[in-house]
Amino acid sequence: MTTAMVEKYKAFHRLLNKTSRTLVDRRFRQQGQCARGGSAASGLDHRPDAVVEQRVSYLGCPKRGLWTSARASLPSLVDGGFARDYPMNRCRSFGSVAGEIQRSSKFATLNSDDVAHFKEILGERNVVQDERLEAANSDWMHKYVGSSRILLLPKSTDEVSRILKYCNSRCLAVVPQGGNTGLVGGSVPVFDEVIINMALMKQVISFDKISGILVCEAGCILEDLISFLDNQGFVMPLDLGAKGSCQIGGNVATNAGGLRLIRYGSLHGNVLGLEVVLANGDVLDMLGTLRKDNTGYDLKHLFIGSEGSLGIITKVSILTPPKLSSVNIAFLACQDYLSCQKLLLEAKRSLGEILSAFEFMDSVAMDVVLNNLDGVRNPLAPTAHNFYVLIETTGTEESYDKEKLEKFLVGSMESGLISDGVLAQDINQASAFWRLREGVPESLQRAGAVYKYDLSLPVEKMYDLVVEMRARLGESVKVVGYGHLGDGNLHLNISAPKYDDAILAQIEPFVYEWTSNHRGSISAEHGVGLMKANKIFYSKSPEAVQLMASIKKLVDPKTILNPYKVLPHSLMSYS
Ligand code: FAD
Ligand code: 2HG
Ligand code: ZN
Repeated sequence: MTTAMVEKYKAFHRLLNKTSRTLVDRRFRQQGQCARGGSAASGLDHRPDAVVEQRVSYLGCPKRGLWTSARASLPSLVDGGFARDYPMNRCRSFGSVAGEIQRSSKFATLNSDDVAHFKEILGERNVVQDERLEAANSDWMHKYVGSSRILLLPKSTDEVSRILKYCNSRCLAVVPQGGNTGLVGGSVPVFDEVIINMALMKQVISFDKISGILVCEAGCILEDLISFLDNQGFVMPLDLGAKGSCQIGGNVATNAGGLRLIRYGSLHGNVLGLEVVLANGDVLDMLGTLRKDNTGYDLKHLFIGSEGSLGIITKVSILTPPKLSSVNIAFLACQDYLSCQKLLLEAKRSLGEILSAFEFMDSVAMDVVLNNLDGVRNPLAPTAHNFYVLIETTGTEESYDKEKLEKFLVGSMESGLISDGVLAQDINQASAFWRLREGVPESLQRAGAVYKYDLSLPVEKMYDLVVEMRARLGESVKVVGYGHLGDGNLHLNISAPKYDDAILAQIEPFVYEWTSNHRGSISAEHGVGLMKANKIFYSKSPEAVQLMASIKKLVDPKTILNPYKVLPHSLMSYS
């Protein structure tokens, strides 16, 4: 026997010895957790009233709350002070982010009458001008920081409508905000836009146990909905690492993909209806609960993925599948990227309908996680593995699912596609495996500066980009590849000690050109936001972008909703 064969058989026996125990839902319930142990493990603590109660929101970095970058003191909010304080045509340089942008002089500047009017609509308490603004002005990565002087917290659709009607009449620019976990600078002001945060609109309106249709307000935290549905015997068709903070309205507004898209498809398929408030305050009731409805254009799709640029989503109706009792999670190692690809094909073929996640991370990603997160460990033998794959199955028949998965794993081990692997034997192991994958963004955040690219690419080409970037950038940075392999979605993250324009010049436009040349998308699931507004042509034709701009101008003629984001500045009259 060669050494390689000996290693292979050792690994094979390790796998078999770790007999699978199906993770039945009973155990999940006993622990009072959602299926993967909740966001406490993911570091994105859910603080329902974080904005309202002025608590520090951790948002992925326990040691560094969003407020730690607080300026020493905010300018005092005296009558007329804002305008003097804030030059109308001030330019903001995003350096490594989005180039230079000039504040549009067509937008009004907040004055004391505006503040008084907002107080009339919302009451004193929900018009925020204190230190909570610091968190609302800064995004999760602390990369984009705005200078808004006001944060509004509406409690109803009517309040949203009245706010927008007023802002539109005054030409006050607005930024809709959910959980502020977006990664493209879409959720924070660029200049002094009025922030409308949806945190107080968090009611579940109805749940139909026969159809599985949930209707809720846009500010519901995703994790709360996951728990609510779990108690009802259903699951959310969407799950992502930021679930403890992100809101369903934000998820719909970004058309978030996440960890289960391979199984349940995108929100374009699962969202049945929306209620949206337009820029002029009109309420657009599209809150249907029908699975089939072909009467005219399906307008809700315009708002799914519109990133706050076409309207504020106030209510969502979503189809949720029943919870299935048998969940299994395997954490596997592959020697090369070709094996990961073949494993994906094999998983789709052999696991078929029970496959519910297929995620991958390379060894650089694993090292970043192990070096930056507390309480994590690599469950596999400490041999050098180049890639790690997390496979989850969800089905109805414990013994059938187990047999199927084990057969697939043994076959993959025998054919050399996997070099090592473990099956979670209880909820804690399952959570620990998920923690490794979900913890990548958080660990990169802790490691220093990070340049993020969220790309859709043909699976067979996807990792070539990571390899090319490594060759291009050399040793001074860490090039990390991970993501939703099952959906053809690569997260290319480049971790550096600090932001540096010389590094950026090596990355962009190379990454966008490479993606475009391979007919990929420069935004797979995170959206365009501010980061990629001027890059949209890499993935969309001029005609398509022109039509988008026409739609924007039709529904928001004064362009007050999330200006400078999503669409190229050349097509929008911001100056
Ligand atoms: P925000 O960040 O507040 O806003 C995002 C955008 O939506 C902004 O343009 C904002 O203006 C707009 N918006 C928010 N609420 C509304 C509303 N009610 N009406 C209209 N517009 C609105 N994304 C994925 O797709 N998949 C992942 O797996 C994933 N994992 C993540 C993991 C981590 C650790 C982090 C930090 C982020 C991750 N994200 C992921 C990105 C982010 O969580 C998602 O984009 C999420 O959907 C944003 O929701 P939010 O409520 O935080 O929205
Ligand atoms: C994930 O899949 C998220 O973990 C975040 O989409 C990706 O931070 C990123 O680049
Ligand atoms: Zn992702």
